[in-house]
Amino acid sequence: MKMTFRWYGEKDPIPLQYIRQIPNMSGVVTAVYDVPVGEVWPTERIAALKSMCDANGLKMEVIESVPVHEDIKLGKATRDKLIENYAKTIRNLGKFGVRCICYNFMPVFDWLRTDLKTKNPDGSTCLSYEHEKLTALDPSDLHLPGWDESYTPAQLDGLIREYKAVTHEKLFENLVYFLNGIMPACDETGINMAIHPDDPPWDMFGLPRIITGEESFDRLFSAVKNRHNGVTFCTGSLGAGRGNNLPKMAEKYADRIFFAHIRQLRYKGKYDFAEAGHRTEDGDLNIFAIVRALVRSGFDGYVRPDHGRNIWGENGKPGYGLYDRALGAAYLNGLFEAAEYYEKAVK
Ligand code: DNO
Repeated sequence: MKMTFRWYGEKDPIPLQYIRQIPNMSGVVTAVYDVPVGEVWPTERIAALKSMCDANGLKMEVIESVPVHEDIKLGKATRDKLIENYAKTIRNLGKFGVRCICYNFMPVFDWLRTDLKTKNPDGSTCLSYEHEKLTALDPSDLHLPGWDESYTPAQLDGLIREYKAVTHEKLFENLVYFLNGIMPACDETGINMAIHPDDPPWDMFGLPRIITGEESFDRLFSAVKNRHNGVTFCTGSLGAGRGNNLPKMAEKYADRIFFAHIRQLRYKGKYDFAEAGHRTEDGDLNIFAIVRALVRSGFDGYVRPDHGRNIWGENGKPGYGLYDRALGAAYLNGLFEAAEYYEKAVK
């Protein structure tokens, strides 16, 4: 596996040099953040980002994310032009050694939580989700992390209304249309597309969510067989779906998993959960069994420690501080090292 770390570009308070100092860190996962969704990422911007990584001995082989324009998800007439732009961005990224693009197909909202600073007994804080609290909110007036704050309430309202006509079936068809449109650019550049599961993996505010577990993965791979069509195996997103058997899925889809986001959570109710430190013993997901299943199945993709807690007084970006993610990387390095040695020894 290739260990990586998410870095939010020049505005990220975490210096690349610190990231480089984490044992076994091969590269960063980053993006050009200020090109409006739907426009082509200019080569100069990609080049500038890559040279910062190079100067710090870090590779830039994974992009998270190249966002997908809502018109593509909605299947509007403008989508062909937008898909063409997306393919141009893929080609531009290919010129700079990018191997994998993480993206999602969630309508309007990306990941959703209800609290960014839930206090743990040891004084650390974490992100958490309470279903009742979330469903009581007005979706056109939300200020939560992980999605485009630039929408006005009226725009949000309009978008949500447009989605009323989009069923799960239709959204899935639109995803397939999008993938078929960009696969030629992936074939040319060798770039793998890794869809991020919906987080959490259920419908939100009446908006359909379609990448939620095993059934949706099966459907996705049978609809688009191209080998560049794959997934980001996000243990926290998939793990919030109580029916998902993650070690089984890790094994079953190992050759379609191009990128793994590994994190832990603790169930608090039927839907509710709080995020936790990465160790298996610290939550309800068997991180050891997931890593073991990935390694046993020959997984050789990119891994990043996902959301950490805020610890040691750091006031980091929620989920994305330095300290707990660095601890997560160290822990995951140990699990992978053990699993890989074991695999070699028994074979
Ligand atoms: C949250 C992230 C997501 C992810 C996107 C991918 O922490 O995992 O925001 O980057 O869904 O497009």
